[in-house]
Amino acid sequence: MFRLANSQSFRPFVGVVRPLTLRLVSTVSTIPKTQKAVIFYENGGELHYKDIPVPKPKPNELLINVKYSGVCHTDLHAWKGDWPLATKLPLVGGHEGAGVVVGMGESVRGWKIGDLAGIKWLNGSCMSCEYCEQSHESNCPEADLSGYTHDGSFQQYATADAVQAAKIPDGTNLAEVAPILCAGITVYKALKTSGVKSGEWVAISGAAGGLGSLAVQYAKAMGFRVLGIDGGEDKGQLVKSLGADHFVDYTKTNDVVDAILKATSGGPHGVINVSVSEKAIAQSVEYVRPTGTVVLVGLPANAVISSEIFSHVIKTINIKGSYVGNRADTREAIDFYTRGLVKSPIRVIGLSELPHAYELMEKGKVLGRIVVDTSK
Ligand code: 8ID
Ligand code: ZN
Ligand code: ZN
Repeated sequence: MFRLANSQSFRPFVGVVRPLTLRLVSTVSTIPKTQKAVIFYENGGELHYKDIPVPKPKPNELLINVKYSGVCHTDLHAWKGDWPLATKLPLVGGHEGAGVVVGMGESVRGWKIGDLAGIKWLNGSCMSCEYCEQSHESNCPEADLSGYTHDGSFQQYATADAVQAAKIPDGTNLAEVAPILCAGITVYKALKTSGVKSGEWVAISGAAGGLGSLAVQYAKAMGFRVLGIDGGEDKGQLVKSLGADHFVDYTKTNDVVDAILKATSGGPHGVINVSVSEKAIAQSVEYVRPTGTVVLVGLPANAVISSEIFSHVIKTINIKGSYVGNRADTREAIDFYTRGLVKSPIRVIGLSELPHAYELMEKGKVLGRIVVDTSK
């Protein structure tokens, strides 16, 4: 059953009835029947900005009034349908949604109307398989993915499993926290996965994009020395302004591998691959420091990584995949943001302009993250 009220209605009367009454009345009256969304009916097909019904939360779900949503490169992959995993169709994309809880199903616990909540890539999972049991919920065979198998945050009202939805502290800037909900969590987890220790070098390949611009800052906050790799002067400026110790422009460097080996005196101890380039990922296996770790995060379509076995063994390197993060990673990544240790380099546009964001992203022209305002 869909309910708008919450457990507060069972609290004993303590004489503060007015604010509670107003809150419920205003909540009920502000949920419309229809809303604006960007929806597509076939992969790569037209992106329609139109009115669609407001979804009803299932018993375990929150209904979140999404105010802002980051635009992740994954949304572009989902629209194009270029991964070997089918999307739901028709689909509302988006999985970096930040908003306000306006409704919830009857079995939801631990949330109240008016709380700030985040919609993550992992919308929900079974919570009982061996992966969920060990907090690897994103590896759950039944994982439900926002903006992929579950309509996501490119709409004004979206549903999210209450167990997985991210708790956002009161007073947080919702436009700025939005990119933390996928990009931030993902790179924070990938940096942990790299095993790099404070004082050691980490290379961020794709450092000026949505994930990369946050990875540079999380890495600095974690005490690492950071080498950023991306292409173009404006991207270099951004990466350095975020605190990177060194920048390699792959469009202007003849031998990228050699330049990185020299700048880090023998290679970075870890590499976070957040570019959407098979070539860049292949190079990371060559320049990673002996005993170091290459972390795969970016997902170029149909790409393969190969590693020459003799060097792999003699250098004793590791190649690891890293896929978003769990609930603890989410809490920690948001906490870094809330404490001011990472900032979101965002540009806000209207939800109706989403196709323009995809165009820029496709051309590699996005600096940091584009965030859509669902009211425009
Ligand atoms: O959990 C995960 N593994 C996860 C989570 C979120 C996103 C994976 N992703 C994936 C996305 O699906 C996408 O494939 O990570 C990739 C990057 O997402 P993004 O940061 O949202 O993309 P972006 O903003 O377009 O940034 C990509 C950057 O890579 C640079 C571009 O210039 C851009 O700044 N880049 C490219 I393309 N080729 C490069 C190269 N050869 C390069 N940088 C260095 N060298
Ligand atoms: Zn994402
Ligand atoms: Zn599971």
